[in-house]
Parts: sequence; structure tokens; C-alpha cells
Amino acid sequence: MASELQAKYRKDYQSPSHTITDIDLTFYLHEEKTRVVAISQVRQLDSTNQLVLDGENLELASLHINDQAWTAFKVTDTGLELSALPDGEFELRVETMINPSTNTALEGLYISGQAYCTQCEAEGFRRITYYMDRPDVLARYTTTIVADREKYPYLLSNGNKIEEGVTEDGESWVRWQDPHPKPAYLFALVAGDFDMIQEQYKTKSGRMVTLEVFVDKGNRDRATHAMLSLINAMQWDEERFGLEYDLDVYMVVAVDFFNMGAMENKGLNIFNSKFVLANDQTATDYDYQAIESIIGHEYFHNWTGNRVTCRDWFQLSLKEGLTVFRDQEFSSDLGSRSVKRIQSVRLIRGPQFAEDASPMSHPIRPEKVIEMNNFYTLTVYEKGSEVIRMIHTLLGETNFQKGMQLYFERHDGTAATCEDFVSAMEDASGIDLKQFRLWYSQSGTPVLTVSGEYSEADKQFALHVSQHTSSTVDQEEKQALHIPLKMSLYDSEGNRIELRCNGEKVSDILNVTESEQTFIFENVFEKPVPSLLEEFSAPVKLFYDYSDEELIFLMVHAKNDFARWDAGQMLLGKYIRQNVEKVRDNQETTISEGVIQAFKDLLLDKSADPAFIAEMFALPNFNEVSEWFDEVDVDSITTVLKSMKVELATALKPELLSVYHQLKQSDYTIDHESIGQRALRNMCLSYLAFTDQGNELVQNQYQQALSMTDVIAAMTAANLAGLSCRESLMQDYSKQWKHDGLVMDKWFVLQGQNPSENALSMIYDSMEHEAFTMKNPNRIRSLIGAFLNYNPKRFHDKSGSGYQFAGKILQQLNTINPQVASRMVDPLLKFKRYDKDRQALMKKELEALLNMDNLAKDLYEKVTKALDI
Ligand code: B3K
Ligand code: ZN
Repeated sequence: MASELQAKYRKDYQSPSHTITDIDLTFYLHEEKTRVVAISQVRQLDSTNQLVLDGENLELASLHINDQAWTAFKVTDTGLELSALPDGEFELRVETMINPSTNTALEGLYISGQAYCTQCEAEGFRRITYYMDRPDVLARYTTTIVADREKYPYLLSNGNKIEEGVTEDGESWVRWQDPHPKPAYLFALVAGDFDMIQEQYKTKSGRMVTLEVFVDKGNRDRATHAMLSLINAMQWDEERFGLEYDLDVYMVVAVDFFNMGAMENKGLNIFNSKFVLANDQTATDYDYQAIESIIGHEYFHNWTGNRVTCRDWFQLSLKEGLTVFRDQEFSSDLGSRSVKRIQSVRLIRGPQFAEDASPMSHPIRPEKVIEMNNFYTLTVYEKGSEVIRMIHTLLGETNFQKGMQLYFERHDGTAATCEDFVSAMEDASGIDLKQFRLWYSQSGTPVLTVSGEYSEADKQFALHVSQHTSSTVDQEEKQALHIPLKMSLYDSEGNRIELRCNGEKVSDILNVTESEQTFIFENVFEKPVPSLLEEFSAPVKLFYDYSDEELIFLMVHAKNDFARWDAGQMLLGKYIRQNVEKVRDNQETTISEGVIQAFKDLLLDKSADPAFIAEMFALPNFNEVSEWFDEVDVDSITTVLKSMKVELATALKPELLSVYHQLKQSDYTIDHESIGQRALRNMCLSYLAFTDQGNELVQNQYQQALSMTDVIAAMTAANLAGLSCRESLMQDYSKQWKHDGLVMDKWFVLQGQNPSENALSMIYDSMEHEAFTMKNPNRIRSLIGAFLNYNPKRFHDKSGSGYQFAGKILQQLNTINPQVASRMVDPLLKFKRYDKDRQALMKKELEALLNMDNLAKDLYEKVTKALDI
């Protein structure tokens, strides 16, 4: 087996034989032949005189040790093996040639539009020079960039600019120095011509920082929201975590070709332009919120990721789980905490639970990896952040912050492990997290089955809790976890009952630690209604046999908005399940009068936050519902979800119409209240689209829209309800935006999600659109990603046409951009969840991939797992 296809195991970690204290890099930028000179100060750490450097796709031009041409080396597929090295310290000079213009994988140094940029996490630096490309080698970087003066007026790298000038050939050069030692994955370089906006920020301790956002020429007016978000993030981190920025300049550069959302390179974040550019005419409220959260996320990495980095890539959740937790808190503190929580929980209950039940199931700290890029997953990020949130729940804010301080005291400037983080939390709080650590090593979704038993005679309420985690493909044996279960008991008037056990008042967070446990509450004078797993206090599935009445009671009376939403979801979930059974038996679907009334009351509740009501009205989507069944019955689930939407729309039409008209706005502002009002109004429209007035309402909204939010809401409603105005709206939009790929992405998403019968042929047509290119990951994610992930009806078409399309695209992408291909393959990996015919069709496409000659390790790892090879 080719060495790059071999898995690495967490248990095999070995500390490095050498380290690099300083590296001096010079880039002579050229589109096809960039020359990179890397001079490293190497220090031997043990007695070895050999050193393996990582390298990929490099042409070695020269190699010197202590100024002597070195011949004791071997070039391999994956790097350079140096031997007969001197003891102690020595200088390594490597000169390589690289070709940015053919780099469509967008890893290492590549060209995006007219600019050069880099992406080095996880293992992209090895495509720039031969190096110890591992996160536990931390060096001080000095970087010189030499390039054409006219074409590349901005030459950027990490740290502070220390010198600049012009070469004899008339090229310009700039030298940067980053005083903070860092691993290679945080290195960045950008060269190009941009519009730039600048602000000055004064930190709490008085340091003046220059903030700069670079965007493509002509896009200056789309950069302000990113800048504002950055300032908010800096302030928030000072206030909530006491953390300040540590360089004189913080730069954000937006590029169009980027494999993911953004990258936290020290002092020089590189962003997918999708998460920087926004104005009222081009971006939706959702885009504005995503920009705020991702700008925050990358900024927060400066401490959780850069100042303390990861010892090895198995520890990725150390920085990602923690930083997602921090960005979620940032959004919650600035906006609505409950709405943010609802959105995060949807991500876990839908795609993360699905991932954990798939062939890619892995713990938040994986044990085994072939291609690291495959592990930037919902599990590592989102479940990882839930694990941090559970620590926060168990310790409380004060102890958690003490833990953070201790973590920084112990590990600032070093590469640490998840274990180091948990130990700091434990030591700072005195709370035992021994059993809790299992969350780091155990994969799968635990199921909590809870039942309640009221004793009238004893005035006691007993909660019987059992936990079970089913085997996952990666791990058969599972153990009982430490699960914080936050709960309340309500009396019939909707008041919380004080929780008392063994004669004492107890906390509302129960420590579930065993397979079976009973909690007995005393002084309960009537049969209570329990509210369980409040705030989604653990990433588990909860089962409790609630009656409709109890759920409606909680929807109305629970004193916590998240619990109200969750009760509503459980109620809808009950009916979805029942209706799936009915559809299978050829019966009509139904929703009870009581449920309809409850939703009607909610819609008319003037005291509730509109953004919250909008969330309450969002039915669980196909992917989330699929997770409730062992075998996914595509046809019945899609039928039920549509018929319930129609049924609710018909029953509530007058109320939906009145709220829709009442919430019409006369201008567009981006504050949480206005965003919430638009969210509710557009939620109403999404229902009304399924009534006889749908076409007229949608068309009017499109024509009168003041913002992209309302435009896209109208188009989405037309698309999903298959309205007759759909085509004309799509055409009009394309005419207006065909030159702007980023704005066209919203149109590509709609083409991808189009539930109509000829969707696939329209997708083929869309691939011919002038804004579409297979080389841009945003276009792929929008059109192809939407089809594979959010068009269950057409992707899972019985004929297999959707699967064949996926297979064909994946074969092309494997060569163009293996990382993006690997993201796209996920829906096919889950073939075992479908009926036998679909299974066979999906499997065929995976087998065809495996038979390719040049299958990249990204797809190889996932496909072999799925096919059990
Ligand atoms: N750390 C980067 C992700 C890198 C992904 C590499 N395939 C962005 C982030 O999580 O902030
Ligand atoms: Zn991150």
C-alpha cells in the first residue's frame, strides 16, 4: 500500500527528534515557478542524526546544511530523509520550486482570482517547502516576499512588517516578522491588489492595533460588517474571557477560492469571501450572522488555537471544540441566547447525529486518521463544543473561567492536549472529571430513556433514567458516560417546583453516571410535568413518553425558551412519526386540533420574540427526521413533511396572513429585532406558499423586496412549493447577478434543492451557467452540495439518476480538489440506511470510485470505511 494511504494512530504519538527555533523564508513569486528559500535553525532534541522532513508536490532545487551542499538525503513520496546530520544545532537551507497556477487543490500556495494566497492547515505547508510540518514544532517566522510591483501592491504575511524595498530588477519586496513562535499550519502569505478598509482598536491594556480588511477591488462597500464584527469580537473576548490581542496589526483577507470558511493564520486571517462580503442587496440576514460568528471564531483562535496550539492533529477538538463554544457564546451574548442555542442544537441533532451513526463515526478526539482534512467534522467541531459546554455546565461560569486561566498559565506558547485542558478545568474547580473524560474517547450518540412515576401517597416523583450507547463502526464496546441532565418539574399552574432529594434542596443539573439510575424528588404535591434536557445539556437523544397535553403545556408554560421550542419539536416529531406509519398504510396524514390550536396561540402571542416563534414553526427537516428511523423511508418522510406543512398552512391561513402583513417593514436595518421580524414574516410566507394565495404573495414579495433576505425568502418559497412564478423569478435573479459568483451561489442552492421532477436536467443546465466553475468550492457546495444534502426526493430518486450524477461529479472532483470531493461524498457513505434497491445503486457508485487509478487519500479513507474494506 502506498505509504500515504496508511493510517496514523493517536497511540503512536512520538515527540520530535529535532525542533526548529527560527525559520527565514523568502518567496520569489511567479505564477508557474515560485522559488522558496527556507533557512531553518534546527535543534537536535535527542541523539538521532537523521531527520524526516515532510514535502509534497515539490521540486528540490538545492539543500545545504551549515552552508555546505548536502548529499546525504533521499527524496520519497512524502518528503525528504536527511541523514548524517551534525549534533546539536545546525542551519538547514532548502530551496524548492512550486507551481501555484496548477494548484487546484487549494492547499499550500495557490492563486485565487488575481491574488496569491496560502492554506496550510492541516498539512499544507509541506507543499511549500520541506519542513517538520507537525503542530508541535513551533518556530519564529521571518518572511520576505518578492513580487511584481504593479500586479501585487500588497505583500502580506504573519506578524509585523519590518522592512520593505525594491530589488534591482524593479520588483518590490516586503519583510514580515512574527514574534510568536508558531507551528507551520499557521503560516500565511497573500499577494495581490485589493480594496482595504482600516480601523484602529485600543485594547483594554492600551495597545493600539491596526485592523485591516482586504477585499477584491470594487467590493469596499461590502467589507464594513466584517470589520464591525471583528471589533465586537475583540471587545467581547476582553470582557468575557479577559483575553487581549497580542500584535500591532490584525488582517483579514477575503478570497473567492477557498476550501472552507476561513483560516486563523496568526495576524493574517484568510477568509472565504462568502464570510466577509455583505451589503443589503447581496447578503441575507443569515449571511450577516454567519459573518459575525466566523469572524469571531477566527479571532478567538488567537488564544485558543494559536497561543495554545495542538500537540498533534488527534487533539484538533482542543482548539476547535473550544473555539466553537466561544463563538457560540459570543453570538449568544450579542443576540438571542435561545435562538442561537436552537440553531446549534439543530446542527447536532441533524447532521452530527447522522455522522456519528455513519461509517465515519469517530470520537471528538479520533484514534485513527489517514487524511487529516477528513476530520474537520461536525463531531470534532460541534460535538466537541458540546463537550466544552457540558464542562461549563458542570463547573459554572466562575470555575470555568478559573480553568481557562489555569490552562493559559500552564500552556501559553506551547502545543497541548485535550487531557491538558480537562486537567486544568479539574484542578481549577476541584470537580472530578474522571468519568467525564470518556466523552473524548467514546463515539456514538447516547440515548437517555427516562420515565416518571408519581406517588400520591408519598408526595414523591421518581425519575428513572437509563443510558445506552449503541455500537458504532469504529468502536463496539461502550461505557456509561457522565451526562449532566438539566431539568425542571412544573406544577399544574406552570410554576417550577423546588427540587428536593433526601431532605435537601438540590441542583437542577442531575449527574447521570450509571446505566440505570433513579432520582427521587420529595415534597411534590401534585403530579408534575418534567422538562428534561433543558438547554440540551448533553448531546444525547432523549426519550420520555410525553402526552400531547404535557408537551403543549411545556410549549406554553416552560420558563425557558429552549424548553418551549424543544417541547414543540417533540410534539411535531410525534405526529411526523405517526404520519409516516399512516402513509405506509395508505392512510391520510393528520394533526390534532389541539396541536393546531397550540401553534395558533403561539403565532398570535405578542409577548414572544418573533425570532423565537419563527424557530418554533420550523419543522424538523428530512435529515433530522431520517435519524429517527433505522431504515430511512425517503418517500414516506418527504410526503409527510410536505403534507404537514400544507395542513398547518391551511388551518392557520388567516393568522399566518395577518402576521405576514403586520410585519411588513418600511426599511432595512440589521438589528436583532428587525432580523427576528423578518424571520417570522418569511416563515409565514414559507407556509402561505402552500396555499391558494401563495403565488401572488411570493411574486409581490420578490418585486417589493427591500433586501436580499426578502428576495431569497420569496425564491425559496417558490422553489419548495413549486409555484408557477418560480421560473420567472429565477430568470430575473440570474439576469441581475450573473456576473457575481458569490451572489449567484444562492441561486445555485435553489437549483440544487429544486424538488421538481426535472431538477437533475436543470442542474446540468446550471453547470453551464457563466458563473459556474468546478474549480470554485463555493459553486460546488452550493449547487452540488444542496442537491446531495437537501434534495432528498431527487437525489434518492428510485432510478438511481441522482446517485449516478453524484458519482460522476465525485470522479471529476477527486482530481480537481480532493478535499471538496471528500466533503461531497458523505451522503453516499450512508447507503446502508436505505432500502435494498437504493443501497445497491449507491454502493455501485462508491465501488466505481474505489476502482479509479488516482483515487486521492481523502476519498480513499471514506470509501473504504463505508464499503468495510
Ligand atoms: N482551522 C480552520 C480549518 C482548517 C481546515 C483544514 N482542512 C478554520 C477554523 O476552524 O477556524
Ligand atoms: Zn476553528
